[in-house]
Amino acid sequence: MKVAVVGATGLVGGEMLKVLAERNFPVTELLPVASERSVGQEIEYQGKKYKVVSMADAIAARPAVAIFSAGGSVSKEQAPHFAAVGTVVIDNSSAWRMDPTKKLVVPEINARQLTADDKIIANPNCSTIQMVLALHKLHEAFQIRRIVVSTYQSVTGTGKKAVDQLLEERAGQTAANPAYPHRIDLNVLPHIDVFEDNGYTKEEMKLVNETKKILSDDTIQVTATAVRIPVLGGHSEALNVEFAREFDLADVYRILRATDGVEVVDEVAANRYPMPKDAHGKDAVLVGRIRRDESQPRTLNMWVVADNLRKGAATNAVQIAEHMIQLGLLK
Ligand code: 2RA
Repeated sequence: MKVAVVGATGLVGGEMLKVLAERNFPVTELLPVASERSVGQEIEYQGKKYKVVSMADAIAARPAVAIFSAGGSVSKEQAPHFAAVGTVVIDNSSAWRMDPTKKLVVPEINARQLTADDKIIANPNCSTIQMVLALHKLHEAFQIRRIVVSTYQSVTGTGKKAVDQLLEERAGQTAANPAYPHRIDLNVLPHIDVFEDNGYTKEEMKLVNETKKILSDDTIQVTATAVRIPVLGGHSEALNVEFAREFDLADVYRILRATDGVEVVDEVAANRYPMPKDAHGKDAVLVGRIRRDESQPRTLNMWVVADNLRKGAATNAVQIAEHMIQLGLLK
């Protein structure tokens, strides 16, 4: 299968190539796409060297699938050109996520919605993916009424420039090309993406809006605070979830342990709970610190950690492509 990876030289693009290789995705020809200045640059995939190609050349090659992580404006402009030549686009930007004509997919939750008409498919935001994967089976069982989520997000979510800033600051240097308005090392920034008129950031509103779409339930109320912290391994989230129906904790543990893609790590007596260093490089969404909110009935607290570059981006996108192959929608 001819596969294009658009944004191949970025952090997420590089992870996409890694995941495609790890999962033995049936790539017969790889088309790494990046900015014009990167055309001709060589990248290695499964022991073979490939030259970065231009967007126009990639479109002309009519790949079966194009997996994008190149920002919203590039995707908005270029995804339709790929779709017009029959390519299935799986896009990691926010460009198409809330478009009512486009599917927003976490395969374990809603891959069955996919049809042959879906030529541009949106990959949800990383902080949304790990939250809805942890909650969707609990929603089925107990009907979520409201989620209060605070995130603690890795600098890898911003990209290479942010990782460089953290490492330079940690080495005692002043960052040469800072990604943030403030230092990030030994600090936390309650500011991810831009602020909207309602005082929330775009990142926080993604958690609000994408959750309703993926779980197909506009009655779910969500309020979020998204925070950047100086770690590299993955995103962490403190969830406070109010349900319509009563639950008992044994059922919650049973349901979580049976949820595809979720790993329960919850033995506080042995200091075992999810941490970014343990999630790094894995595809599982780690869930722990599960306990009742004793201040309110039918309400649960939990701590959710995942590698934002993997299940939060690259792996989820590749899994969408795998599901489309299984459904006979991608050949
Ligand atoms: C972030 N979720 O963490 C956003 C985009 N990757 O910055």
